[in-house]
Amino acid sequence: MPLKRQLDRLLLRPSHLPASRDDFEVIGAFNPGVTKFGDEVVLLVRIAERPKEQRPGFVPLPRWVPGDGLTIDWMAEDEVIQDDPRVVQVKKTGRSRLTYTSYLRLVRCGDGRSVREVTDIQIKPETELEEFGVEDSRITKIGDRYYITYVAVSRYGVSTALAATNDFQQFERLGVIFCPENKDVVLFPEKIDGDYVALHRPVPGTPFNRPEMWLARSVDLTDWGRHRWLHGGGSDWETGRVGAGAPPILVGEGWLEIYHGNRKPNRPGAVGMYSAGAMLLDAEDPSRILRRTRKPILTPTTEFERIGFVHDVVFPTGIVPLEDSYLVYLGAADTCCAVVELDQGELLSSLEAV
Ligand code: MAN
Repeated sequence: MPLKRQLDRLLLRPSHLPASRDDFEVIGAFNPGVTKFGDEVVLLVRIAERPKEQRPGFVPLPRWVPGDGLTIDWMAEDEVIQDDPRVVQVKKTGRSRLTYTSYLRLVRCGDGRSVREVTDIQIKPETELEEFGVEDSRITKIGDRYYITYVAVSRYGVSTALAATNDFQQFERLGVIFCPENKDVVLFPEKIDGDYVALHRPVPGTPFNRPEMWLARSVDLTDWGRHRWLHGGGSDWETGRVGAGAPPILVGEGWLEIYHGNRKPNRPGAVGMYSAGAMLLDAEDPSRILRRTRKPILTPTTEFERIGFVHDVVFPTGIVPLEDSYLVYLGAADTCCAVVELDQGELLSSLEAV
């Protein structure tokens, strides 16, 4: 049984946001990076947009040109295969293109339970490695600085890059930290045994395995190594892929990690259901899982989680601990942002020894 939700609230829908250009429409405001900044909760929301214009027989494929902004490549429908609503495959090259493009926008949320302001502060694609968009940020405060991992998508693949800020006004780009294909990178909030630690999710090209969670260490946050395999999904709700969700938080004896699992779809092109689970990693050696939830703690339940650009998706990306509960932030159906509140005792007692 998924956990009881003390609060279950839709925070943002695409219609709450202006498009960056008149000829584009916002189709998603989802998968937010989350942190407390000063005394309020802020989100870096992934805004997905696509061209409004339709030309019979063609599909519009948006792309950022460094220094020049958005452009649209029109491809004949019979030159592409539509894999899922998010991607097409160009027949001639066999390569994928996204049907939309994403950037990140800062949203202020006060006590974390509702939106106070959709700001103009944005992280837009800038480099060649970001031409198809920047997506799915995660925020970790280390010392006085906030580190943002985000997915950079381009013709060179799907990689994870790092940015840093002290004030959420200026962002310093620190470049790609995990090369393609790798996403769902989250940083631990403090050094462990002298090292920075990250969870990451390489995607294998040869299917000896499925996309699974790994752990890496670094002395400087930019060069990562000493990789250790962490988790490959053991239950029926996580047979397709697993990846880190919220940055880990320390809860007494270990690190609490809320992650996502996807059920392997039963036909090609379909997207299986995404749910959330939790694991507790050893405080001193986080490559050791102490306990894990066998069943998901959150499954797509509300209408906004069940129906959207991609149906049946609960994608946790942030956590804010309160006195007795946790606010868990999630992307819902690749369309909206939501927050749920879970009881701390109930969540921690749902973790079972592995
Ligand atoms: C997958 C999905 C999309 C995303 C692309 C590129 O297809 O997660 O939402 O745009 O990968 O990262």
